[in-house]
Amino acid sequence: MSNFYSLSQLGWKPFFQQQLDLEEWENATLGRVVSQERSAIIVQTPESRMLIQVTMDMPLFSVGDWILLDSSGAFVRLLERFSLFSRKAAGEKSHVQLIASNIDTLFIVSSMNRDFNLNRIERYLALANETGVEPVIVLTKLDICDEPELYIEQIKAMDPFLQSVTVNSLDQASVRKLDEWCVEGRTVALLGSSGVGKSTLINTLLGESAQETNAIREDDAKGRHTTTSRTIHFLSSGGLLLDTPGMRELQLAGCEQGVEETFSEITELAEQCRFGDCQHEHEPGCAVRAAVDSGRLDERRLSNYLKLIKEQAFNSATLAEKRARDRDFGRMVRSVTKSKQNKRNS
Ligand SMILES: Nc1nc2c(ncn2[C@@H]2O[C@H](COP(=O)(O)OP(=O)(O)OP(=O)(O)O)[C@@H](O)[C@H]2O)c(=O)[nH]1
Ligand SMILES: [Mg+2]
Ligand SMILES: [Zn+2]
Repeated sequence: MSNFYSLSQLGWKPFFQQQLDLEEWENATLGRVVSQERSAIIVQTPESRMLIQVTMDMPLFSVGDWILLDSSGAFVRLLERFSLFSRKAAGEKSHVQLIASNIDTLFIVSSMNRDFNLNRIERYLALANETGVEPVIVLTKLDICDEPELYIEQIKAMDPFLQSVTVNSLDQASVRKLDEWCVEGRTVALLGSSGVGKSTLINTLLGESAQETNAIREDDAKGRHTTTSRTIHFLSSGGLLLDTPGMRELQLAGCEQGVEETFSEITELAEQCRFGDCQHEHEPGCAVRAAVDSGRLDERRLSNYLKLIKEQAFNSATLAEKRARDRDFGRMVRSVTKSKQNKRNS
């Protein structure tokens, strides 16, 4: 692997260029966050790779971010992102977790075995559509799947225009099918459950074992959460691949547009419902329900749509409430400190 990259090889675009003034463009160093550790980011600049400690006064970083550094290599500012994937953090925690930024293409990786799940794929699609990133469904384990057509049919039934590819991630020739998206300066993020073969795919595309991989469990075909951090890898073709840890749950937040777009046939039908605020549950004159009853719309798809719409609204409200609480708390701390200072000065 060469240690020197041009800015465009790192994914630089006019979108970022527009955010700099001439003085910055001439003197500052630009770098891309290629990996993240607990309290540091790993940044790749055209000349070197460096570790920057993250301090309280810095913004929340995501792998994929572009940052500006001064001549001594110190952080100056974060450049605006053209795409950002985030989710509500897993479990009870109410905060947003950044998954990846400045992504051109999303590979939604899924294996053609018992772990295959359309509801889950629709979640990832909502995320891609929300951010305007091109999604590609990558169906793995072609070599050990008896009837790949059955999986492709399900994808096509969901959305006939969706791009999908079947691969054996262990086979060099097979993964060539992904070449058209792995081109210079373009960043592809791989998302999907643990064990679907995201790291295997990356290793085969790289032609080396850069990422550790692990066999899945026999009983339920689920993975063992082998990858634990997000890392960008550089292909010799010039493409950039972002490996991510398999997610146990992808809780959507602030994703209404993305969900609507993913289920566009339902939103179109909804325009013909008798009531403008129809919830497509038990209302009379519901065109969506009628489509389910006549077999034109899959019941599964409707229930997943309703579930995701509710979930993202609920999570956005929880996150907004948390932000308001943090703000109130910050205000209280500031006013207490101020009144203490006033007392001292008086
Ligand atoms: N036969 C076959 N095995 C595959 C294929 N893709 C992945 N595997 C195997 O599936 C297992 C899991 O692959 P990983 O690449 O570790 O899966 P991952 O998606 O990176 O999983 P996490 O890092 O846990 O999120 C490994 O034993 C791989 O060898 C494939 O296309 N065909
Ligand atoms: Mg992995
Ligand atoms: Zn309705």
